[in-house]
Amino acid sequence: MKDFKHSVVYQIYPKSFLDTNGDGLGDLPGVIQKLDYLRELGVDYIWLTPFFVSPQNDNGYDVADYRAIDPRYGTMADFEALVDQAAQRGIGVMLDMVFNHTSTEHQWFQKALAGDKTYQDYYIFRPGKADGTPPTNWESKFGGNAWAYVPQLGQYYLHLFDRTQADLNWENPAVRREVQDIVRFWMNKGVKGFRFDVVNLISKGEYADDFQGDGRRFYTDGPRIHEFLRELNLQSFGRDPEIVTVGEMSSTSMENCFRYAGADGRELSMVFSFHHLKVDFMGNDKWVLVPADFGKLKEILFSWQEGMAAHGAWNAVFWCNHDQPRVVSRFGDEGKYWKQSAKMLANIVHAMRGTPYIYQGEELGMTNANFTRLDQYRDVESLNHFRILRDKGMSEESVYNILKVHSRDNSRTPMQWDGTPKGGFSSGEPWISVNPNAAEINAAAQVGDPDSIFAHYQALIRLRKEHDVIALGEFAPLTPEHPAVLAYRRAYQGESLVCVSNFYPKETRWDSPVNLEGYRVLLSNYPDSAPAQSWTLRPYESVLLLK
Ligand code: TEU
Ligand code: CA
Repeated sequence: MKDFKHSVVYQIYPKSFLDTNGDGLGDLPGVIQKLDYLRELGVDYIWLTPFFVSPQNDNGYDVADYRAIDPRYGTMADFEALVDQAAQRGIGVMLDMVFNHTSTEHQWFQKALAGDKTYQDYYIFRPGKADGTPPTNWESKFGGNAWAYVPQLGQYYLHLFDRTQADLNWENPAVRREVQDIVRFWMNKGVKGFRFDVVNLISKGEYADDFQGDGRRFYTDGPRIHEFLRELNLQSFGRDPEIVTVGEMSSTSMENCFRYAGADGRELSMVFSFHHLKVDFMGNDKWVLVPADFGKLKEILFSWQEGMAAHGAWNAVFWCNHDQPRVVSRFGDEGKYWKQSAKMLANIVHAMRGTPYIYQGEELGMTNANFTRLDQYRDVESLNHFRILRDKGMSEESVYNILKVHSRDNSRTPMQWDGTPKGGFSSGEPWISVNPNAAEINAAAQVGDPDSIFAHYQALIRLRKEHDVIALGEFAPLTPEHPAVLAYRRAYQGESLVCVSNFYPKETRWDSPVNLEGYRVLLSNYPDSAPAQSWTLRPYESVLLLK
């Protein structure tokens, strides 16, 4: 049985992974073809983002049938073959379950629209205010009011995301039973884990206007959230101790995460939180350009490391996913120090306490998309916000500059397998453009090269299995006030690990508060790192030291 604390998860966005039939869309046979690549990397699990039947308004996060595979991605036979062939390589398959909402094309919603009261109670329908305006002033995460009006019912329904993603009513026990049933369905197919999409939003509190924010305080970590998760656990995945689970926790609090990811295992194995990925936002607003606040980044990472450990709770640790820009573009360097900075960022995450997640292409140092025209963008959130920002009077150029930095499409360009014009992704026209830098940044150029970013990720995954201090060690921050260095120590049963990273392209002096005598270099992004008590770290230099 796998132990999730010694494991590394690799996230696959199937649409952009590998297209095997030339329709420009990645597919499940494409994932099967690359299992040997993933085995070579050494990952324990693959998490696939949704490939269920869906109109694809939000790339599959708008599910119309939870038990069927969208034919664009393949067949149930393909899926079964994937689970089987992954298992043969020691890799478990994790599914992405979207239970906060369904597509409005889901038959439940269609029945609700047709007037079926039973199914209307699956969703959150409310009359408007006396003047006919929406029930509350909450904002959709993708822009605009979070309620959509249905004239034939004379009611609004809630959609925290796109208007084609209707929120489910978890207060209704029938909905909760449906969800449990779906999870069991996939468990019976041999799935080894689940990622639950925005699962801390499922318990809605009061439906009232929010005069301080966008409404999130009324439904984030809501009143019955822990009860709902415990019930789901008891009735489905909790019955199989092998199943690993991770909850995507939007705008959550650490206090809630102690319980979501507690050692008692009554809710989930671990959680994603996002506070560290808002250090280049203005509050919760990401549609601005502000430099990343390094001090805040450290403060957040360190407080979650220490806080969760103090309560025996477990983090998922990560920089990247399909909603985030590429980390090397965001916190590293796309130019001269591309390789060093990508490895530095990898060290920081992989040596922390928690289960690391690698997003496809991160292990190659893939960069942001650098789109310059609106017709290159595909993401509903980016397209909506283009319109919203333009309507607010922002110049087209400024909007493009913001999208270039923050658009979710930055991480959704196709995997760069080789240096051919389509990056080896597809023989047809890819659904979203391939980054032209596929000519230089690609898997073929890196696999087998001991100095590659790929080799560095391989080493980090291997070291986690060889040294319990990485998986299990206690965490202590080092020099938290240093303006350029991110450093911490891990300790476990006499073994001690120091991870020290220069976050910037300029040399910096670091006086180690730990006596470095007896430590050896376990892994570095320079071939000749020479630890010293008073140490001049080179640009982006990052070293793991072990004693
Ligand atoms: O994302 C949840 C979420 O709130 C975000 O990370 C979102 O992308 C961000 O707020 C936008 O600024 C999850 C999925 O990961 C995302 O792809 C889906 O679009 C979303 O839920 C809805 O299902
Ligand atoms: Ca295809």
